[in-house]
Amino acid sequence: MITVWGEGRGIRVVWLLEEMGLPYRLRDVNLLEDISKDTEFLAINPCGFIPALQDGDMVMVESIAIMEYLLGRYGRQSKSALAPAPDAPNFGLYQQFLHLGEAGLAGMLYFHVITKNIAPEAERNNWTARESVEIFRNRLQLVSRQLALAPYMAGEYFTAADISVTYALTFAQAAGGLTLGKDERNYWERMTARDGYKRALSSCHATRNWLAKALS
Ligand SMILES: N[C@@H](CCC(=O)N[C@@H](CS)C(=O)NCC(=O)O)C(=O)O
Repeated sequence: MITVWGEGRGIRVVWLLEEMGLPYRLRDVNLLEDISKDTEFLAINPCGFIPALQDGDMVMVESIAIMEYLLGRYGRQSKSALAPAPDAPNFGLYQQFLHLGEAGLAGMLYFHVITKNIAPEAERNNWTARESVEIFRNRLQLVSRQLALAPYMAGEYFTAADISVTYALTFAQAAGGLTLGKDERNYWERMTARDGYKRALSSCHATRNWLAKALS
């Protein structure tokens, strides 16, 4: 049985598992509590960040790498094509947005979010945190440009790249306090209306409660 440790970006993994129709178990990891007491989790990821994936003896971190692992290992037996084949014309676009969702968007904005929420009061307004928003907004232009050309990040159909980018847009609105443009917001609403997302959200209790408060 596949185990997903922790929510946060773990919802990307849970959403993908739901879209693939693979069974899994979600193990809560509460970063708001003293993580040093969760020795079971620290045995999985000694660095203490989430999400992590456990599949038999295989343990790994990094949400995008985890998605690539699941698609590579189980993609052929899944219900739908969530990753274009390497020789498909849209493979490059797919790879770009799959990684941009974390490396260019959520990962960049992370420093704004933690500064805004947990930095000492006097250090909240600083150049690095502001720059993190600027970089996020800069990379977001690639998403906007793609949406002017096609309904999905990889073109004409839904892929794991949409899961990656949609999480970043959720994070930006709910944790970063940012407002999206009309096209990005419409895209985000379309993606989060999917049954696979709704099933993922019903598994991810902490995320569901967080979004209910943050986006109301
Ligand atoms: N690039 C990593 C980012 C992981 C990450 O920053 N996770 C956050 C929560 S979503 C976390 O655990 N933060 C606490 C920490 O880094 O100690 C991924 O995509 O999995």
